[in-house]
Amino acid sequence: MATIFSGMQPTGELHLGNYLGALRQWVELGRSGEHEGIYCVVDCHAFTAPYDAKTFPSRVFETALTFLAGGLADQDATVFVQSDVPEHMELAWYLSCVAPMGELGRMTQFKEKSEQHKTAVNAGLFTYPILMAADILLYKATLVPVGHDQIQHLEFARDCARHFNHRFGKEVFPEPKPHPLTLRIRGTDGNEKMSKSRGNAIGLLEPEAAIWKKLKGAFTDPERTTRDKPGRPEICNIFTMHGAVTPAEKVKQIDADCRSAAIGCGDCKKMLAESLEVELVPIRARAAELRAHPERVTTALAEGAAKCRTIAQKTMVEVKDAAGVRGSKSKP
Ligand code: AQP
Repeated sequence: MATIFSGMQPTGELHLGNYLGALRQWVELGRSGEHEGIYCVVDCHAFTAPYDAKTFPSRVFETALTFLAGGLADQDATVFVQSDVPEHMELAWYLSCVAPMGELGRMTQFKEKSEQHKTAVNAGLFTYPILMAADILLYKATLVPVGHDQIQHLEFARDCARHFNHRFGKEVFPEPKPHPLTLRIRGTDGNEKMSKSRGNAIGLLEPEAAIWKKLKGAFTDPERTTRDKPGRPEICNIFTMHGAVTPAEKVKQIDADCRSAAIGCGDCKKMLAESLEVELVPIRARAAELRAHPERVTTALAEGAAKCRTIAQKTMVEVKDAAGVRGSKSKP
């Protein structure tokens, strides 16, 4: 059975982009029953950007709760927190010694993030793809759901696997394949990708009224300055979201009605709010249930960590064996 690995950073409240673009796809992949899913709250990756250490534990908890409420609770998926499995950091070191330095320097995300956090660019931000390679390879995952912005990192993980296997002449790691996640939701600003840290997000667990307030003020087609001007759904973020949550027949109708100006942006947003409610009501209910029983989250995480540590330790034995690292068991 193929192993799927993916993760999200606890850098803020998970939003509609995280859900529609990734989490919902994880849940759909799990439904096929053809894969074993391992999903990680990658807290060590989050250390690469500034954060508040006091609120960090609750962010980690909230991210895990949202994974479960988003649909993973109903599946046989493993959910855990990265720092509970220190082998991620251990493998990252071994991989850093086979990782091609030049490729690290070409990572688009490093360039973007170092621009975003100008005053806090650290070495961890630069070596982030090595830790991500370790996350994946530790579980010998063969399928990795990745958004457009992570494709380069996955290619890098494949290179690390190849370089390690080649250097030590053993097939320790399989090369993970991408499962492309093509949907990209822009933020309420209409320009940038919806992000936890850009202040342009609609939280997955926000109440209906708060979502409506954000939708009302969200950017649409900038050229549709008046109600009677025809719109261009293909460039409108509201329409992109309709594509993800509204039934196909209705999406077709909205497309036509926007182009002919039969509906205005306000009407279109109202319909989106309705579709979102259909999607989000069960998620909110599961989240409320988990909040009332937080031990269900912590137990799932503890069980996930125990299972992952067993796999991770086994892989590290193979890694060290291939690399001839025996520690105190080294003999003359
Ligand atoms: N706007 C988006 N549309 C579609 N998919 C998205 N993802 C994130 N934003 C969108 C997908 O969600 C997963 C989250 O990965 P992450 O938390 O490790 O990092 P990220 O992509 O950097 O997420 P954010 O929300 O933008 O966080 P910050 O603000 O901390 O950088 C990935 O699968 C991603 O493709």
